[in-house]
Amino acid sequence: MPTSSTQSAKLPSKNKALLNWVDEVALLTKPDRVVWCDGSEKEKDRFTKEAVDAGVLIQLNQKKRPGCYLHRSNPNDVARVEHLTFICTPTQQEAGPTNKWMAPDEAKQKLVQLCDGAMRGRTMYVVPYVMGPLGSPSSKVGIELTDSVYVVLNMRIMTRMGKPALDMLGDSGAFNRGIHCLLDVNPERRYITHFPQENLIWSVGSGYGGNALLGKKCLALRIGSYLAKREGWLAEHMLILGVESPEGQKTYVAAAFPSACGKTNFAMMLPPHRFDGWKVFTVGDDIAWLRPGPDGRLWAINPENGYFGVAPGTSYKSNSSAMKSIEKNTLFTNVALTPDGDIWWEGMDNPAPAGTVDWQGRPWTKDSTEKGAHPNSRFTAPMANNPVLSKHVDDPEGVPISAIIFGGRRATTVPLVLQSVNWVHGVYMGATMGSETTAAATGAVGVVRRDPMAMLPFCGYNMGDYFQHWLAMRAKVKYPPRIFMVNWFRKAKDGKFLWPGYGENMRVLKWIIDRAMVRTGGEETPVGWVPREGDIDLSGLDISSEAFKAATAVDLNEWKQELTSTKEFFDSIGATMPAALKLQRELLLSVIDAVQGK
Ligand code: OXD
Ligand code: MN
Repeated sequence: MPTSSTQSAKLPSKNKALLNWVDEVALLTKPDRVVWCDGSEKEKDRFTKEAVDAGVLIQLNQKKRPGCYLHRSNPNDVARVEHLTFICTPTQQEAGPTNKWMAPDEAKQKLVQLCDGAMRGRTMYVVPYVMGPLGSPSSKVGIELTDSVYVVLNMRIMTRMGKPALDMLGDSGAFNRGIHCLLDVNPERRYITHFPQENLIWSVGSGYGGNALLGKKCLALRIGSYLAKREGWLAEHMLILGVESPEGQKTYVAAAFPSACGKTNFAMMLPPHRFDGWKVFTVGDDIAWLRPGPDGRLWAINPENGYFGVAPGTSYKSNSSAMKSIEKNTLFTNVALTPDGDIWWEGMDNPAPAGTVDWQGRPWTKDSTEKGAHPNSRFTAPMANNPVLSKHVDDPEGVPISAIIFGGRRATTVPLVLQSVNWVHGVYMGATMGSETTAAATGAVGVVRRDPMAMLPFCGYNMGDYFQHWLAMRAKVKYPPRIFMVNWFRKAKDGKFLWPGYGENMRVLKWIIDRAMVRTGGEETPVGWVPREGDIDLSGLDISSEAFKAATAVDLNEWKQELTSTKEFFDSIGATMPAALKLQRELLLSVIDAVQGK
């Protein structure tokens, strides 16, 4: 039996808890080889060659895209699978009404059966990794045991992987245990399970990023949110960015948008010409871990080390920093391939050249009925490639957050930007976020669903308890960030977007920062503060006064409907729904009635 103990001479760790667990999993899965990953360049080159030889990766044109490779996944395995994602807490109540639940014993029985001998003839890679800057008190160590070399190479980009993780862990048993088996990549045998009380993740039957790169959604959000509640911090589906004014003043904001709603674009935004001298720096594009600091502010780290971005729609025009981030050392998944060995997707700057093949390797032209790149095709790029990367991404203490932004994709009702009146109202805004569904998860596309804090698929425990935790955080943060809601997607009656979006969102961001610093005006409405034309810089922007007013309008009748539909959502949470949020909803309704003279 080739377990780790049979290779003890070469083992890079003496950590008993780790060695025993690796042995235990190897005994079950019975791999031919156990390979401990050190994270070195040499090792990366070796794994890459193995992956190319095995047909897992296709080498791209190394002159055009040095260090870049394409992976084509099984067509049945292209997105997260919420219907197969389980929170396995001792009681269903702990998982709550928004999560799928399985009893831990039942789940383990199923998984043990599925994984028995599942790695026969294969390699089990031991992937030690750190989520968060090395040496940060906020960071967490995870160990993923996987039989997918694609996962290893992705984890190497997305986390601080290898020796530094083992060094940070030392002989502690406090690490996240992650088991990942591809099995036969069959939706019938696909389970993404989380055991928060045991700090354990067990994922089988999928090689897709969100299901298989266990540091990301599984640890940094689902298990992370559970640990955060227990330990008094927040694990959030948020980007983090820094804005530097021409005078050199730096302000940081964290923003939650549902999957595939432009978080990466916002995090890498280039200010328009009107904002010459202003700079935006990316700290993170997907996940934020926020902790109260000793100075009474809320501090954020990005637990990740790379970007697992949605490819379609990314272009030099929409996000030149993302395009520069993928010029080298990037893995692409399910994008189209051009005849000269480069990548292509819908929404890129240039049309696909003749001879392009689609994400499944089939000849493709612009007249093809199917997309060239899968709508949820991805790039995995090292964050070090990002030309606007913040200098502070590796700071152990993180960056201080002045504003939190909740955004959704709503065609009506929600104005371009709305400032809450206080923390509880801000938490209410986050809790009632709504959005149209996207291609990042399987299921219907284009249906509006409530996605509180953009955490619906990622909260690892009861959603009502999660809201309560958010409310309770106020007592731990003396100088709380101001909370805002944004909506870039509001439409006019003719169906056209009212706001140009992209870099122009800088104008909204500046208003948010100015409001957080209490240095600009706004109009009070019964549902929060909105900017008036004079409060926000619109110079040089091709937008009519009517369109701006329509984009920022608060239509009280629409809001009454909104508040009614919110009740349904709150009721669905049940007994754990905090009274403060239920009363906040009623208060908003009463205030609307009052100002309408009812
Ligand atoms: C992601 C997602 O991949 O939210 O970031 O689905
Ligand atoms: Mn995400």
